Amino acid sequence: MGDLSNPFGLAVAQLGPISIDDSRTAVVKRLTALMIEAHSRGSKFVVFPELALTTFFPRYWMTEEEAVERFFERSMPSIETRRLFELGAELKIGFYLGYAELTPDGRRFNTSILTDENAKIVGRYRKIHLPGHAHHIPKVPFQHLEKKFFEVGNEGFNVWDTQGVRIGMCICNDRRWAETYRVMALQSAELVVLGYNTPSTNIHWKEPSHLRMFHHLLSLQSNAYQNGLWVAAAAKCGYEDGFHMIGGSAIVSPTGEIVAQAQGEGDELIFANIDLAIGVPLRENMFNFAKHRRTEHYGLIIERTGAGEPLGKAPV
Ligand code: CDV
Repeated sequence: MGDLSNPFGLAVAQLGPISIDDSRTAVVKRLTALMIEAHSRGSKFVVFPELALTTFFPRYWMTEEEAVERFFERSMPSIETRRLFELGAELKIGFYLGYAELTPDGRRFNTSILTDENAKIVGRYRKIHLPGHAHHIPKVPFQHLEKKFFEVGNEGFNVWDTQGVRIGMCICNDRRWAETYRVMALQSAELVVLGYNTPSTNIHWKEPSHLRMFHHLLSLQSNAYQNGLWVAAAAKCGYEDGFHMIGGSAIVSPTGEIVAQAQGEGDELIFANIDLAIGVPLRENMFNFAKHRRTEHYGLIIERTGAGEPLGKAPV
């Protein structure tokens, strides 16, 4: 363990703000510049953010039709994103990319795709934990309308064996949920990749602002450790159309330690030669699921969605 005899070059491409008026073509130029830098540093895979082609539009009240017209992709690759796929194939770099998906039958999902080193799409994930609300809230500085614009993902949390690594995907709010990672760890995931847009203001209750970054890193670190896998997370961040979102893009080891973290709130590439073997002793010992999990005592996890009454009884 830890000798890096077989490293996997992993890059996370953090994006600074995308203005509401920026074209997809301008954004793809930024993505390709980051991919070229990833290549120069020896990367085999690069993680881009959630909804990486546009501003974080769920902050704006508008009709679903208007959102579709301005912010959704009808195909992937699209005319504007084709260059990113061509470059991925040229440089032999696989990638994770988040975008708003409009399906041929008109359904809307917050989606990410996984490509291999030939830019072939080998995996798709549709966001399951959608935060926010579907109605207009007048008294907040911005909306969070993911529940209005997107359906709950219908394809589960999956893992793909690609480029010699078992990679799972999730998106933003999913990273805060233990179930997300455990379902992927039960498919022997070695690396979980995700993108996020996390506003630094909590519109639902008053919360000290430093907790936003703390809870973000806590979620990545604890879930990496408890499942013995790597986690790589890419932010879109900074003041986007005047609304601030946290940075903190990070690569986290199965030990729970951060091995790379973005320093600023702009376009920034972070990189690590990761050792996939670091997770093995954790998965074979402390978190050896086959040996130590006690599913006969976990029934409530699928029987109950919301918290209910305590089940404790006095012992007889
Ligand atoms: N895009 C997100 O899912 N954002 C949420 C915010 C609303 C808390 C997040 O979990 O970061």
